[in-house]
Amino acid sequence: MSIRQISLIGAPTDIGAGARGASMGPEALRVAGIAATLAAHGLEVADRGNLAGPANPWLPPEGGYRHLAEVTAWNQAVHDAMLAELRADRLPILLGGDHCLGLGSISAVARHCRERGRKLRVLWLDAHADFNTSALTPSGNLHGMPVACLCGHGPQALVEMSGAVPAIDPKWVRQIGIRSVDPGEKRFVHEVGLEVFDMRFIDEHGMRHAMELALATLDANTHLHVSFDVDFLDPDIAPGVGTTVRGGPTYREAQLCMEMIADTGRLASLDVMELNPALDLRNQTAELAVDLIESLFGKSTLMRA
Ligand SMILES: [Mn+2]
Repeated sequence: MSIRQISLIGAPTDIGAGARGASMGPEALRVAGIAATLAAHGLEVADRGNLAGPANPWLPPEGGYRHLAEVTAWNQAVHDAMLAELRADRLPILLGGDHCLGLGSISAVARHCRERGRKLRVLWLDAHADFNTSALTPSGNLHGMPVACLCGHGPQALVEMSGAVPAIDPKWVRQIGIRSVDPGEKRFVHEVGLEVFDMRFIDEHGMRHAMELALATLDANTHLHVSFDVDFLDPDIAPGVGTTVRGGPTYREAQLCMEMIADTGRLASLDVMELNPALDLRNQTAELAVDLIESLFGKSTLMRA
């Protein structure tokens, strides 16, 4: 019963990032053929174009946050656009844009699940936990804080966006591929009990076991949201991101991760974030992201029963 109607929503901004360029991510994914690739799988794809929002003023933090007003405006636009597609029973794909927009996206998903009486599972594929707060991070870049905000820790305008505080319970989240967490952030992740399958776990137990655990206990009433930060991938294969961290999943591990998500048939919304064409080589990271998204929607090497 997986959803066959897809809506692409571009969010061309780097308002929450520490490097410029993720604002060009949506167009790079289009150039890499995301719409045609999904259509070739029999999906009906509507490209809604790009959202609009404030320019990036590139200022230092104020009260612990960089660009909070602009970040709020962009996230509200993302929230409203995602919610409209969800209410129309379509599967929205957010083309980022930096990962601060995961806040608006998942706030909409959480609101939708509340309205429909559905359970929510969030898979956060990332090199980073994105669980910082203004007290814990010196940079003030909001792309390091969306998961904390969703769990009720952050500036009021962001924390309240879903219409309930907190928007989600940390128990609904599974983080995969994590390998860079600030010391204070590490303590906070433990304190709230976030379930993290970090690279050490994947090295020791394999991607297969990590995904089996991350996808356990999904049922027919569960909405599965995937928030895919492209820096999840090893920088050797995915150089086009602002915050590369060595030692990420290989091509095959990433494919297996996506294929196992596809096998659940529960995927109902997706973010593709932090792609930075200014740092990419001939669009190879965008092409890789599209290749992996194809697997997420059911491409497999051989026919399987
Ligand atoms: Mn991230």
